[in-house]
Amino acid sequence: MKIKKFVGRSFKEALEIVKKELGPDAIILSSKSVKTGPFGIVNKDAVEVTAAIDDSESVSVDISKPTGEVFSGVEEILKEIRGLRDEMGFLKETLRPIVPTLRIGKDKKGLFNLLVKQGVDTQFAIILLERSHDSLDSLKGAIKKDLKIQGMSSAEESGLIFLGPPGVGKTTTMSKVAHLLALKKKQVNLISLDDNRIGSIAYMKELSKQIKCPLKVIRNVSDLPKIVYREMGRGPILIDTPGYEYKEILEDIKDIFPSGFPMKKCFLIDASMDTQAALKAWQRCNTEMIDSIGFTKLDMATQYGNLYNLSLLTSRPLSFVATGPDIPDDIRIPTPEFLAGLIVGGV
Ligand SMILES: Nc1nc2c(ncn2[C@@H]2O[C@H](COP(=O)(O)OP(=O)(O)O)[C@@H](O)[C@H]2O)c(=O)[nH]1
Ligand SMILES: [Mg+2]
Repeated sequence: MKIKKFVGRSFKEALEIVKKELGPDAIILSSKSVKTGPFGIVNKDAVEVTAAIDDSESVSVDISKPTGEVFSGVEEILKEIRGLRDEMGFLKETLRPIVPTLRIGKDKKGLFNLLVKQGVDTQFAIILLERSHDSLDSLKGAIKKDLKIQGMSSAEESGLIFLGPPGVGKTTTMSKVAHLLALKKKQVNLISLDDNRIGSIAYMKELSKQIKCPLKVIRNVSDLPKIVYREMGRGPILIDTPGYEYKEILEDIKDIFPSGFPMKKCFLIDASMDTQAALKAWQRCNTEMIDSIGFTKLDMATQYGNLYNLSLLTSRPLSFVATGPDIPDDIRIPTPEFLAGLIVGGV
């Protein structure tokens, strides 16, 4: 292959020169206006055409002509390829911080797509894949390491206060936990911070009857200390709260119990919500005061990547997951294996 440049006053003229010199089989590689005038001014009438012809063709090329300079085609192409490769490498490095997926190797692209499809945050997915090999088991292993599962230990010891937005499942989940503790022969104490909802007190009374445990209904957090300190030694205390003011309840707890609240504070997150919406609810309150989280409505969720995102973003251990509305059955303390399986799409 020989490559040659030709200059004509117009593209047509340059083409004619190409044809004349290289023959009808010449291939035009590129054309451009060239600076031919004095002081580098572009003379629009001058066009430079780069043309190529296979070496095997018997074409006579007059290298002494001023229209172009003959050079070794292969060398030129190799030089070009090297240049392009360098440029690509440079571009890749430049784009890496902006397009982080470039960090995912070809072998892990499938796992990356799987995680993102399940709703795992893209950045988290990249970091997870950097920490694992290109197998699902290895990926699940990396996920498991990040999940902290606490279980019911704090509920069994001193009890829990359930916090979270309205409708997340506080009353339902508290009932399930109350049943679980009652099964373990714990002397449960129920407290309800009245949410003024019709039927709410009646519901709590029914629950206290079912599991044969005392119930106190109070209006304010300021009523809590005397009950909490009196009942604490007898068994775990479970406190239900109204959803719409969980931020204020936490602030009151901080003021009213300056030396520390004796019960663990569990924040419930609806697993069927997307990560951003759930995070917004979480960030509305003084999150430093929250000890653990619980996911509800797993049965309503279509993907579980948000369980991983929110475990990391809240950096709180998980107490339990609620898997349906039925009391007392739909609650479980998941193993890391079970959760990791859900997160990668139930495989
Ligand atoms: N499908 C499903 N529904 C649930 C779950 N937990 C609670 N619910 C339902 O969600 C609604 C609100 O629950 P509730 O406990 O009153 O929420 P609260 O306002 O936070 O106390 C009720 O209809 C519950 O039956 C769950 O895990 N799955
Ligand atoms: Mg409620």
